[in-house]
Amino acid sequence: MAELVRLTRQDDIAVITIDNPPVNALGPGVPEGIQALLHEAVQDGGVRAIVLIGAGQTFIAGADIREFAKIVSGERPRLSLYPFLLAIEDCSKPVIMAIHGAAFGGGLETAMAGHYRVIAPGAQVGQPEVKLGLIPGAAGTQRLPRLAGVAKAVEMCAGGQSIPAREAVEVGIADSLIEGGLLEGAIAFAREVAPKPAPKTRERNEKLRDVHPALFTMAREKARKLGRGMTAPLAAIDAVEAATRLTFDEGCRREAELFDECLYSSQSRALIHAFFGERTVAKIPGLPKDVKPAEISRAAVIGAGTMGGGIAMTFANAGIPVIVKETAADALERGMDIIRGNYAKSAAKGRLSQADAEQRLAHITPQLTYEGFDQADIIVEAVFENTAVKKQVFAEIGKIVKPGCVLASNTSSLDIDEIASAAAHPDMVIGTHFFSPAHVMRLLEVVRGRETAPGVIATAMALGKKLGKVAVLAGNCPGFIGNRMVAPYLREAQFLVEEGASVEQVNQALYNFGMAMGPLAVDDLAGLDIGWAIRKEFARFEKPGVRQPRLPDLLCELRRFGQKAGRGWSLYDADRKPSADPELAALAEKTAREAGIPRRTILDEEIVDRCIYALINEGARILEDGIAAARCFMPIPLDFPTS
Ligand code: T1G
Repeated sequence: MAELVRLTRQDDIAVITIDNPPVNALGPGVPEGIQALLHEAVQDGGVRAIVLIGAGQTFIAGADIREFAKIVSGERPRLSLYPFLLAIEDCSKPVIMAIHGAAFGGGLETAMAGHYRVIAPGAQVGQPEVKLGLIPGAAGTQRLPRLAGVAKAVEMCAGGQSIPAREAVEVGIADSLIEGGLLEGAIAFAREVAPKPAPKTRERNEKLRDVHPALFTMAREKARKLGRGMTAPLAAIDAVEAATRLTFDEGCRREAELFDECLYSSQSRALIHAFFGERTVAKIPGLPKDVKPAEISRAAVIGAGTMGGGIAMTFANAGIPVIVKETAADALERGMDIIRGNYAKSAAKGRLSQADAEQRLAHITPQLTYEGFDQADIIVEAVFENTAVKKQVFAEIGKIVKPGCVLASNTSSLDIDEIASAAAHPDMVIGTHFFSPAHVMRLLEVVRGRETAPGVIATAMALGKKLGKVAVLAGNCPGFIGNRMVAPYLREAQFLVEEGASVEQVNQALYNFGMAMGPLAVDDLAGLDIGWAIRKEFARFEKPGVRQPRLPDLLCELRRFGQKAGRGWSLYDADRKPSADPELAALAEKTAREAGIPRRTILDEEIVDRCIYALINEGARILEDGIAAARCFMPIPLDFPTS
């Protein structure tokens, strides 16, 4: 068994290195190994202080998440990390934590049990457990408020967002920022502090005093609003609050109770499933190991509309220079105004510094010609959703691109093979379907065509990660995975309006179920004309005698295209705030009457069942058709108890 931790000496300083790739998770053997080497270093009279550091890309990225299912299923005992952390904190020699990469979850908790923390400029620290439906379970909710203050601890534990190194120093989590070699800097720091009494984080109670209860009330309100129905953020707030009311040990016991409630919850099960799901989809079954992604350092986007503009921003945000081409100056100006507006909003909200916003904007070159396209490593076509128009574009760019340039289409549903048939090199053609707004939504559907080369698939998948997206490989069929699943879900919602449910009732029922927005609200946001164009393209696939909703086409014939038209399924004011439209209700009644569809009172439960089952059933068909790869990455026993 590879050595998970090792001890070395730098004269009077002992260095304990954790080497448990890929992310030095606190898996079985790691805490035990650290504790044993700590003991060894303490016994060694020549050692004045101890540095703990991670090998490879990161410090400790947390507990080993793969262990949780085994604990819950009873396969593994639930081992507490508290004694291990107390052993560090009670060490008779100063322990200095040297942090680079990510000190997340149990990693930050380990760091905070140390007496000092030094950090590399690019590092991040955080308690992201709520993203897994958990809370910190190794005294993070007790030590973090003692170092960073209660408000910061609530924000980090309930929100799960990590903070950068400089901020970690500012708020008191880290003691020093190490420019240059981290290990050397940590050893120098260790020599400085060796003579001093080592401060124990659990005894630093000054920041726990005089905390106004309103802080917790406001945090709970925010957590309920942002995490609708999510239990972990509220549990995290309870645990941090306990730190202000109880002793350290009592606080840890309260934290452990709350942690266990989360660990045995279906929410945590689902979020851990999603965590590994996002990572498993990056691995392409059957892709030859020697196929390497090509480097993408220059990009070009055709079309500066809603999607083209967002895609250009996505490249610029990843530091990749990008040309964005339009056919007409006014369309180009409109597109660039939206891009400039988005960056200005982000800077105004403090999400980006003004300098960052300007730098990203500078990466985008708007133009009306194909000049420079022969230098691009990838070209993404984001023109109107029409096969003929897209084929013309691919025929044009095929004549100017450099060898090896990836030709991508942002089509959300159209036949990639049909589009590729117009290209000089169909093996270089692939679908890269971004979701609106492209610079925000994390999902990227990568669609392989019949002739798409393995190298092009590898390049598109790797690019997805570089752009901060979760890239999912899909086969070529109408709607691929995303829209193919959404279509029956949306169709049921439209049927329900024809049968008597109101638009507002349908949207609210799915929103209450947990969707970020109701299906008809999403339809209005995306634009009903997009769906209309796709339905026209796929009318030939409609099976005779199969019921189709009538309302959506009728709304489009009336130019009710949604938010961008001020009305669609709902009415929209100047701030795009929706309201019920009596005209829509009348149209639904008239449509039902003409189609002989009986109208009735419909309960929310029926709305949720019909829409969600439509989604799930289509998902199963997609797996059957092999459009999505069926992958099992974590043996979760089905009889697993849920609270
Ligand atoms: N446990 C097990 N495997 C992990 C892991 C973890 N904590 N973190 C990452 N991996 C695997 C991942 O599945 C992938 O495997 C590989 O490492 C690279 O990951 C007690 C209860 C650190 C920022 O939530 O956020 O501590 O697919 O592709 O983009 O209070 O991984 O290659 O086989 O994501 O460079 C809290 C989770 C745990 C951090 C690196 N910690 N990890 O990102 O690589 S709960 C987290 C991340 C806890 C305590 C509690 C990211 C990363 P494979 P990757 P990356």
